[in-house]
Amino acid sequence: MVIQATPELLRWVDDQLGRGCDPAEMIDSMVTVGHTRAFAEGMLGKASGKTRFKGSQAAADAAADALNEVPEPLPAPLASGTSTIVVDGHRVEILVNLHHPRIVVFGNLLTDAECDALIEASRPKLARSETVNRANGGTELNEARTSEGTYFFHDASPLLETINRRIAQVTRWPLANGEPLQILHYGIGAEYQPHYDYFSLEDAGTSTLLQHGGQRVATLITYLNTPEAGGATVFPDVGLEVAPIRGNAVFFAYESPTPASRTLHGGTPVVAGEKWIATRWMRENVYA
Ligand code: PD2
Ligand code: ZN
Repeated sequence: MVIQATPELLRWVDDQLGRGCDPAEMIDSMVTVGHTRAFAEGMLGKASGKTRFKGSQAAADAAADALNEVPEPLPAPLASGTSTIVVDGHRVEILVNLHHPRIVVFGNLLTDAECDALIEASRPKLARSETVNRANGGTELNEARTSEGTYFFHDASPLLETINRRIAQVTRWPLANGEPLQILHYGIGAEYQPHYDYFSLEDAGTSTLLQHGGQRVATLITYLNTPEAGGATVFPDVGLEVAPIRGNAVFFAYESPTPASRTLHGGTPVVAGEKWIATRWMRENVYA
C-alpha cells in the first residue's frame, strides 16, 4: 500500500509523537477530520520509523502495531495480469489497469439491455443535478455540473440487485458501503467540470457528510450510452481521457482525501448527441 501524505501532515504526526501523544488518539483525530482509518494508521506507522520517531518506545510500538493491522484500505478491483472477471456468468473485461493512482477501465460491465433499462427507469425521475454545499454538507445548484439525474436504492428492483452485485464483485468493495446508484443525463453542452469526489478536509460541511459511512474512497462511472461526440471522462493530473462507450466503466480510488491522490477528474461537454452514466460513490464504512 502506498501512503501519500502532505509534508504538513507528516510534521503534525511527528510533533504529536514527539510530545508523547497517544497514537490511538491521534488516529481518532485524523479520522474525525476526514482521513480514512487505514490512511491514519498507515501514517502513524510511517512516522514511527526509527529515524523519525521521537516519542516513547511504548508509543513507537503501538504505532508499529497499528501499521501491521492496516486492513485492505481501498476497493481493489483485481490483481495484475487479469483480463476478465466472470460474475454470475457475465464476463467483464479489464481494458486498462493503472496502479498509481488506481484507475481501472472495465469493458462490458453492463449489457446493452441493462443500460437501456436503467435509462428508461430514470427518464421520468430526472431532476437538475446538484453538488455538495461545502459549508453545510447539504446540496446546491452549481454551474460546474449541468447534468440532470436521479438515483436508485440498492434493492430498487431485481435489475438493480444484479448490477449492484456485479459492481461489488468487480471492485471488491461491499455493496453496503456504496451510496445509491446515481443516474446522470447530459444534453449538448452539459458537463461536469474537474473536481474531486472525496469530501475536502477543509470544508465545514464535511463532518456532517462523514456521519454517513465516513469518507468516500472510490468512484465507479459506467457509461449507459455512447455520445456521438464529446463527453469523455478526463483525469488532468495523469493526462488520461476515457472514452464514454456504452457498457464500459471507469473506476478510480483515492488513497487520501487530498490532491495528492491525483484523482482530479471531469466530464467534458457533450458536443453531439447525449450522454447517460451511472455513478457509484463508495464509502470506507457502511453507508447509512
Ligand atoms: O460524467 C462524467 O464523466 C463524470 C465526470 C466526473 C462523472 C463524475 N465526475 C461523477 O459522477 O462524479
Ligand atoms: Zn466526479
